[in-house]
Amino acid sequence: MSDTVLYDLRDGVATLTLNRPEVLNALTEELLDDLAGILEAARGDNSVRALILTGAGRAFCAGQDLESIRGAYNGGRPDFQALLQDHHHRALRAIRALEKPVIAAVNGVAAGAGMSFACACDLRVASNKARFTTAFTKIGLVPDGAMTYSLPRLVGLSKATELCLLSEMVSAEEALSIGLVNRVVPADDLLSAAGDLAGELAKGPTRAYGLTKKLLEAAMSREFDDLLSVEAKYQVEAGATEDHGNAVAAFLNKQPPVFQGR
Ligand code: T3D
Repeated sequence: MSDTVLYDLRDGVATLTLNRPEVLNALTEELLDDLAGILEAARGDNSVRALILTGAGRAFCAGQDLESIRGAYNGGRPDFQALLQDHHHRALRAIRALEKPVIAAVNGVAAGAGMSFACACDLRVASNKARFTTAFTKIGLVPDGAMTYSLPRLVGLSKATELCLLSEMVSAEEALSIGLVNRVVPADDLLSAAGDLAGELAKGPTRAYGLTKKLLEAAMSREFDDLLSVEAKYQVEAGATEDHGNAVAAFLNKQPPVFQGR
């Protein structure tokens, strides 16, 4: 594997760093495949209980690397279908399929598919230097990277429509006020703040977190009664975990719970 994505695992927290800082971590097929491979491996790795996605240098990610597809415009167009399905979508699916919390630590600009990746994560902690732009319409494209799925769920349809149509730059402060990010911290504190949050989650009931992710996802597209059935099914699963049994015993013994992630 190349070094387009750096990987570090400590105390249950895997940090994935997009690593093409000279082009603001723009996404190539190679980077996307590396990212997908790492995320897919993390899914079955019990030593990983929470993940952080961040960027090297001054940016989080500037979206699709437009230079890498420059040649395709010589008399033609890139194969958008293949680029999305085989590369972007594989990495996005890997994030959504992870039954563990994924935090985007947004260190700088997040543009186009870079913003889509931040939105696909479960939580977003932003540096006060972070900036967000959907960017797609600036180059005559529709939003991709599941932006139209994630963004309205985070900020509502009206604001998502505005952001997608106008592609205006959104500051970290505004991102916080519209619910696009969960927290904003000083730039120098970003990795420690994201690390603390991920560390807390890595010590939590990993199975319940995974099922909670799936339940929230299901809730967005189900009727009420249908959702209650899904909820009951997942509660049966969560209720059967060691973590649940131990946490109830700890509570009854007036002890703090210790979660093992199983
Ligand atoms: O095939 C498909 O296209 C389908 C998939 C589409 C998904 C998408 O993501 S489409 C959207 C693609 N992204 C963009 O359109 C954003 C392009 N970048 C920008 O608008 C700006 O760079 C930023 C607003 C993100 C940041 O601006 P600024 O002023 O902080 O930095 P800069 O000077 O523009 O960029 C620094 C360098 O990174 C520069 O290279 P240089 O001049 O130092 O050699 C710039 O060319 C390079 N860079 C930035 N973004 C990209 C890029 N190189 C390749 N691809 C990029 N997306």
